[in-house]
Amino acid sequence: MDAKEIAKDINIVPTPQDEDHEVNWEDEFQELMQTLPKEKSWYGRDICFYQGFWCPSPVFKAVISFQKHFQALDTDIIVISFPKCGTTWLKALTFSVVNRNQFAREENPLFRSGPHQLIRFFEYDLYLKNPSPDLENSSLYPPRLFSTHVPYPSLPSSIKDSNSKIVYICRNPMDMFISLWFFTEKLRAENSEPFSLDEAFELFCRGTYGWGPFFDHVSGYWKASQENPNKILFLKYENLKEDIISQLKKLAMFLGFPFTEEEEKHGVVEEIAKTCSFANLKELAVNKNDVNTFGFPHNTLFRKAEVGDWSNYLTPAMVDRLEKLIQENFDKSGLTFKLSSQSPKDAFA
Ligand code: PAP
Repeated sequence: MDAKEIAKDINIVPTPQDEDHEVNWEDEFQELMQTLPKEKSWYGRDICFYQGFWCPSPVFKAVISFQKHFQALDTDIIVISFPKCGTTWLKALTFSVVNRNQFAREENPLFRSGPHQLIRFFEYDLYLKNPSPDLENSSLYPPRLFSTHVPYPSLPSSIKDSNSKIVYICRNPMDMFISLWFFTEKLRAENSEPFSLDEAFELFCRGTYGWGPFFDHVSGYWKASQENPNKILFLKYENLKEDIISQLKKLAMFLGFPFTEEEEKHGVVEEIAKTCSFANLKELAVNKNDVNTFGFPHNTLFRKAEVGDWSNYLTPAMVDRLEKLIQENFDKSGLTFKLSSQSPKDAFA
């Protein structure tokens, strides 16, 4: 798929100067692309191995452009996740927290636009059509809100070196895998062969899928958040499910938009939690009917939203294998995962 054809609804239009630059850049890009290992993920999409992760090929050029050109501002906020870990939810929450004084409660733009339309991906949106979009003079007012699935080591240095803030969300790998499995079943490329859950699981364990390996992605941000907790807030999907109010307050505080006593008294926190809830977003017309820049229907982002749904699909052998992988990857890190909504404590503590 040609990257230029993909993002039709992005309003950052290339200038003639950009077009010249694009020609040289295309050569450079093609050369680099030749050198990379390539595979197909189980849902039929091309992926290429770059800087230690499997990058979806249709956005590879956009990732490089983002790395080369993005200049972070100290006021920027970047929502980062591994796919299927709660990106949509965290975008809705972050947008609502930061902009809550810009609109009346019942006029939250989330009622008319999907969370992914309100906080754009660098790679799927902003850099997809233009290698160097003018984000400084665009209509984005501070704080600018962006998002990405790019792993920590591959972020542009201007993000790491500035005072911009990162909010990262992770999820237990069992639920993440099942969520990805159902998502990819819906989006499987028409000409790709069907894959069994077993085969997909094998590739999942090997890390061969877009943005994988999951374990490296999570470890990278976990470590960075431990080293720099004022810069990176590391959130867990399961904690948001368990106590959205306290997690929302934590998020607002971290972002520099804490709730006032007055706001708390007037139920502003609860109102945001409700607006961003799965039950609310799933039923909105915009999330039922619209499609994203890649033609994915928004409704594919809303399935069950449960903790522990994996237990309906994974065999005991699969669970064993994932438990081992969790242990191998996170044992000494201090990172733990809640695997079911019933479990009183985090697993693998
Ligand atoms: P993305 O990375 O492709 O944007 P992402 O939003 O991270 O996807 O993950 C989708 C998962 O979040 C789905 O989980 P499930 O398959 O286990 O059901 C989806 O249902 C869930 N989800 C979407 N919106 C919300 C929300 N507002 N609250 C809780 N969970 C949500």
